[in-house]
Amino acid sequence: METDHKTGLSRRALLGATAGGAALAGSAGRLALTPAALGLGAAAVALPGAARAAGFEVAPGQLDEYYGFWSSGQTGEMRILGIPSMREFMRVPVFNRCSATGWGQTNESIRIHQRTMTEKTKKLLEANGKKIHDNGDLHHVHMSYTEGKYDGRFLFMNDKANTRVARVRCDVMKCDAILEIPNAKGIHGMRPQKWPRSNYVFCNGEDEAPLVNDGSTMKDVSTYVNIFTAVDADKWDVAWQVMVSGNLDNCDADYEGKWAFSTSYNSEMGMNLADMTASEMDHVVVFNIAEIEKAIAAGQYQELNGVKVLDGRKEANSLFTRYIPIANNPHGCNMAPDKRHLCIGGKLSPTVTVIDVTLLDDVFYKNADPRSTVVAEPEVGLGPLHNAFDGKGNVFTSLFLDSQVVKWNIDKAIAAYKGEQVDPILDKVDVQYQPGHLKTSMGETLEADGKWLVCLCKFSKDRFLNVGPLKPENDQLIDISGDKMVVIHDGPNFAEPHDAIAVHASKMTNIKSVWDRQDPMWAETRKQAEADGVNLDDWQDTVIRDGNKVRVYMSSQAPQFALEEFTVKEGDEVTVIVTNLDDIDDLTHGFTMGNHGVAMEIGPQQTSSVTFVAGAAGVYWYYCQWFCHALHMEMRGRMFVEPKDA
Ligand code: RUQ
Ligand code: CUA
Ligand code: CA
Repeated sequence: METDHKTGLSRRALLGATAGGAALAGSAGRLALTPAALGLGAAAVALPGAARAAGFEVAPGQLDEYYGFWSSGQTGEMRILGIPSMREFMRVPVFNRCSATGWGQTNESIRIHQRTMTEKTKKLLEANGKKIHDNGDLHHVHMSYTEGKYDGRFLFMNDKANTRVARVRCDVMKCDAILEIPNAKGIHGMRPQKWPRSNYVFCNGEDEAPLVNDGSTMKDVSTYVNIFTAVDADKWDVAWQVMVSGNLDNCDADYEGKWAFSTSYNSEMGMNLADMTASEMDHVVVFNIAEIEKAIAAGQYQELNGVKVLDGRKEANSLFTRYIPIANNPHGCNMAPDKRHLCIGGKLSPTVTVIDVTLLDDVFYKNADPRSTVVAEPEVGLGPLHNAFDGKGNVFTSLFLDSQVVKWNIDKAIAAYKGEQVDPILDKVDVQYQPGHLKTSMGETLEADGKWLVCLCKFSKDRFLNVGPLKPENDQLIDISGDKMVVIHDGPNFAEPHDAIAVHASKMTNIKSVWDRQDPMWAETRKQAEADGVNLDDWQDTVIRDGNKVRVYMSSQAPQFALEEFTVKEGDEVTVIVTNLDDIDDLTHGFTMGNHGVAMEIGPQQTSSVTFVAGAAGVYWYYCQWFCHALHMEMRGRMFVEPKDA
């Protein structure tokens, strides 16, 4: 058997995997994706410990041990589930428009969306008659860290569709910042810095475009670049960017604050499938944070669209980056909590490549061969995508084509790579079906505890009652506390949770039940109220006319709005500002204006506002749409719209 000396991979294995890759690429139309149908020979794995599964329950009234924060893909929101119950608790709208809460429509949310939009985007949106993009493709959710541990401050997430990243405050579970990233295209992989704390959120630009993307060199691919961005997690602005060779897929950061890593599946800079898979090898880019910061401080950057940009492409020969060759089209990029081993999912190759990050200094400063940092490359199965950790030296890898999760041991894989006769594979379990991400409880922190694994399957097929051609995904819960993995639960989920994290409930010390009246979320509304002589913290029932603008201030206390009626004129720009004076746990009101497409949530002690144009003359009822009281139905009032010239 011919062996590629660079990767230690057997050619046959690689080719086999490439054939699998072709099946993957061609699968969308003719869907028969069980491993058997693909002829990919998933080993039949018996499920021991069925008793463990049967005895498993989070009974009514019991609380979960972990918060699960889920992405939602093209739905654009973040979701909160309980682990191990897999009950869905909450949906937090971020990039999407939400009918229930008014997100994307309330003035508070629109300001968050607009605050850091580029001028170009604003113009584009205006040209399309839109205020904001109200869709998103939210792949990855990660929590802020302090010294390698979750600190319960923020959750960060990406929007691949509109090149944005967002931040959710963990105290109120609302998005408080969205940033559209200039220069880059299609933010995909995204991870916070782990050490000393999440000062940066690292963001991968997946799609290539001319650096100056003004239409002048659109078809000249030689002008295309991809951009790696560090967002200042506190200021929520771009700290710096680095141009790279090839594209960027997934990323992670180390536990020492020295490096960030990104996989690239398109080192070829191909513009079609054949070209993107043409090479034997792609690479992982390693970013040297200290050298980048030094160059930024020394002013050695070019400024583009208000952002400091460095050149980390291969030919620039900088100390900003190094490129480690990896078998073609790698995907997942996961740093082990042993602080030492970075695991790269092979995707088209049946391997996981293990990089020892303690060897990276030599690559940067002593010209060591980048491949010399590879210390293991176990063959784990077909279509390895992502890796998760149990804190005991083991890795769980999702196998998309085999529809399995494989458990393997890092030390054994290293020994095998050195030529010892050891099998690093410890266990395999079938999942239903085609897993993408998988996540262990606390597994991407120094407190990885090896109890649970959630496996996010891209297909559910026959696992649930048929709901039509569009099927849910299947997020499965796996008990990893024993030697053998046991599938405990099937969790149908709507489009399309890519990723999730499992955070121990003890980390969520900041979370509130009632808003702080002085919350910055409505600071601008408060300023306007002060200018209008209205005290937002007390009973309000005031209507201010300001030309054709009308501001309606009303407080609410179950089951009443302070205003039972107000009068405006046809075509007036009406802003309704509601303050919920109730301060009881869970007592949320709403404001829905009939026949105006307007609805919003007003949580306990919250102020929310919404602006709309008054419709044709007549009577319109507004009402509270969040059930708040026995007389909730009676919580309503009238808007009188007078004819224009009355
Ligand atoms: S990616 S299925 Cu968008 Cu996280 Cu790997
Ligand atoms: Cu207030 Cu329902
Ligand atoms: Ca490639």
